[in-house]
Order: sequence, then C-alpha cells, then structure tokens
Amino acid sequence: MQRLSVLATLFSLLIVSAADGVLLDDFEDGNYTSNPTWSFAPYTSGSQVLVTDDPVRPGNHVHAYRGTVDGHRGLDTSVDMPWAGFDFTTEYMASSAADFNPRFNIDGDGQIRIELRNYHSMQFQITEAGVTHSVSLADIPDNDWWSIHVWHAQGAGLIRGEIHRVADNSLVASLSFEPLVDYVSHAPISHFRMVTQETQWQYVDNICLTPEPSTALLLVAGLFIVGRRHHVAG
Ligand SMILES: [Ca+2]
Ligand SMILES: [Ca+2]
Repeated sequence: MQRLSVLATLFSLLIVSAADGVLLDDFEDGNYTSNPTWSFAPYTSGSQVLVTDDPVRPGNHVHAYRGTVDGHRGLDTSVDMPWAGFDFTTEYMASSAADFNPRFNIDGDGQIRIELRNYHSMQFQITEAGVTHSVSLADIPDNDWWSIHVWHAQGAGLIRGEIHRVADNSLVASLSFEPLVDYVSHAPISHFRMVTQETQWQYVDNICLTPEPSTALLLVAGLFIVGRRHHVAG
C-alpha cells in the first residue's frame, strides 16, 4: 500500500497543465474540477460525475460517471498539443456488462473518437474524421478494469488501438488503420472529452494524453505496472 501511495504521489507530481503538452489525471486529489481543470462537456448537465473510491482496488481514487435516460454526462478539458505521435491511455471499468458505452474524444479538426459500444454487438470503435473502424469485443465483465491505449504510430503510418485486461495484462482487442488526416502537419489537439449516456456507473482512472511518450512518463508507467503487480501479489 505504501508503494502505491508513493507511486500515486510521483504520478501527481508529473501532472502539469495541458498547455505544456501533457494531460494526466489519476484523481488522487479527490477533485474532478481541478488539477487539471475539467468542466461539464457540451450537451451535458447535472451532477452524475464524482471522484470516489475504486470499487475493486483499495486505496485508489477514480472518476465515476453515468448518464441519464435523456442525456449524456461527462467532462471536458482544454488541451494544446500536436497530433503527430499522440499517445492516449486510460483505464476503464463498467459496473454492468449490460449497460456501458464510454466515449473518449480527442478533439480538434481530425477528431479521434474512441468508444466501447454494446448496442447490437459489443465493439471497440475508433472513429477518425467521421470514418469508423471497429473490432468485435467478447463480453465485458462487470467490475473488471481494462486499459485502453490508442496512439499514432508515426513510423508505421498508422493509428493503433489496443485494450488489455489490467488484472493479467491479457490482450482483449486491437485494431489499426492508416489515418485519413495528415497529423504531422495538422493544427493542434484542442480538447479532450469523456462522456456516456448509460445509466449504470462507469469508472475511469489514470488518463494520460501526451505527444510521443517521454522517458519520464515511460518510467512512471513502468513503476505503476511494478507497483500494481506488487499490490495485487500482496
Ligand atoms: Ca487513481
Ligand atoms: Ca483532479
């Protein structure tokens, strides 16, 4: 537990403003409105968002949110960073396998929208410039953390997406495609947004949106993995 606390502090120390080109939030400050600054996403209202105890990982704080029958709920924050080489990770958990649909928008012209959908079949979708790429998902368990990773692999000329189960790092789904947009010369990313319209609680933690990961961030990510395994083993 002590190591988890130290790692959480390290992560918090690396939280800098999105204007510096990095967006990080582990919600350990217990406040979803600041550090970084979040506001209700457009077309959303109400108080169905909060920071709460992690339902399955003691000593951890997470962002919890849910929609209503008539509207989306979610948060939005300003970002100013280049598209080329962007790297997005977050951890996501659904309280109900029958009722989930997180949507993560990396905004600006050339928008990337990342969704897990369960309307007609369960799918992992990445929509780029209005064109949707998707892959089928097996059933999502209740209360099981997944790690979602979407990034611009500049060398390969691809947008890649992967989902791993956090508990054992097993690969859940992956897809890749050649981007329609020239991200190298594109105007910067301006916003990050996460919303849902589902009425069951959904959870998000360890949001990280960066230009190509820095050595420091990779180091912290590695420490987190070590710390988590230590924590699970302990
Ligand atoms: Ca956390
Ligand atoms: Ca905060």
